[in-house]
Amino acid sequence: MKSKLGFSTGLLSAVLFALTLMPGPLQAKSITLSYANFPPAPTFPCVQMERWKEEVEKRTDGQVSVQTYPGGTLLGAKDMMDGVIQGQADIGCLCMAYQPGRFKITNGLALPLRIPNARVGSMVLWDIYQKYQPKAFDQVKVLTMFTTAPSNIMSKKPIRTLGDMEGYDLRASGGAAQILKKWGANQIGMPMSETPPALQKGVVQGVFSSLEVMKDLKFAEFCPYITMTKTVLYPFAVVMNMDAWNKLPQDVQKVFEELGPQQASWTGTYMDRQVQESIAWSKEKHGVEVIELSPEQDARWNKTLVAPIVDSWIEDHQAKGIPAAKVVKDIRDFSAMYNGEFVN
Ligand code: 3IO
Repeated sequence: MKSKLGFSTGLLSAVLFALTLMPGPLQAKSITLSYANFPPAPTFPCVQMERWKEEVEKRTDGQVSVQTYPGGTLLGAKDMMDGVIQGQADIGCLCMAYQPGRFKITNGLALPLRIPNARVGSMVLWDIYQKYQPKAFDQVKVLTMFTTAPSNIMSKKPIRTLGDMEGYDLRASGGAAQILKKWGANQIGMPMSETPPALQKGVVQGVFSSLEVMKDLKFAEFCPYITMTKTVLYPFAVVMNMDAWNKLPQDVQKVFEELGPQQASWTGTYMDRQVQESIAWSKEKHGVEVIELSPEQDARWNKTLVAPIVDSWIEDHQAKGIPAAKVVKDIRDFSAMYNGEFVN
């Protein structure tokens, strides 16, 4: 085929192809990575994703650009890990609670161990991952990990006693779900991304998770009550497709690796701040009532009733060859260090 100028298009493509092989300023060395996320853009997993994108683009001098896909537009909550392994997205953010049997060691962070906040939880999770290098993540490159702040109950009716929770339809997933059952609630599991319509339609009467969603997902419009249980975290991971990782230039890999613990700390700090802001906003804009447990209630809800969950987690996982007692001890010790505690 001949173009108007008399070149054959074959020759033209050959010249263009040769140009792309030339080193130097002629070639714009740019790498574009897709990053999938399951919940809506205003939520913390997506806020941290945008923060990471900006930092990566800055630190690589624009060599890498990140295309973000919030709201499950590229991969959904439960498809995240397999979708990234298969390369449907280069990077994905997942909540370990949605496939609790899959992420055994790191789901130790979802035991009722009273980790005080998201920053401490995130740093401990990162260290546990680094120390134990769980097989669950063998097929991907882990870019960062973080946790939510401790979970509390957001509900349509006030929960002041365990009796108030008896048979009540509350939503939680993973480790948090086990705790709701111990408290006698009718636990209903679904990812956070499916929770807003469930709450709106009355499929669930409340949610057990971190409180920033009162503002970020407007749960305060449906839940006039918060019960401060301060109980359990949800662990998250950001994972990258292994081939996509291996294709990155070494200097870019270095940037991603140095960002791992920094991103964990950033996200935990952001989460803790956002929870405080959300509580204040919920009270002011929606007149939400915050119910505190008495010291006696706190001991019963957070120690007596949930201690067996830790014991049976250790027993189950030891039986599978996982050093679960050591993992739990490490989580406690690491948490005390990041929280600035003295030995007790
Ligand atoms: C969470 C998940 C997505 C968006 C915001 C969120 N806040 C707390 C969580 C934890 C979680 O995964 C869940 O299902 O409660």
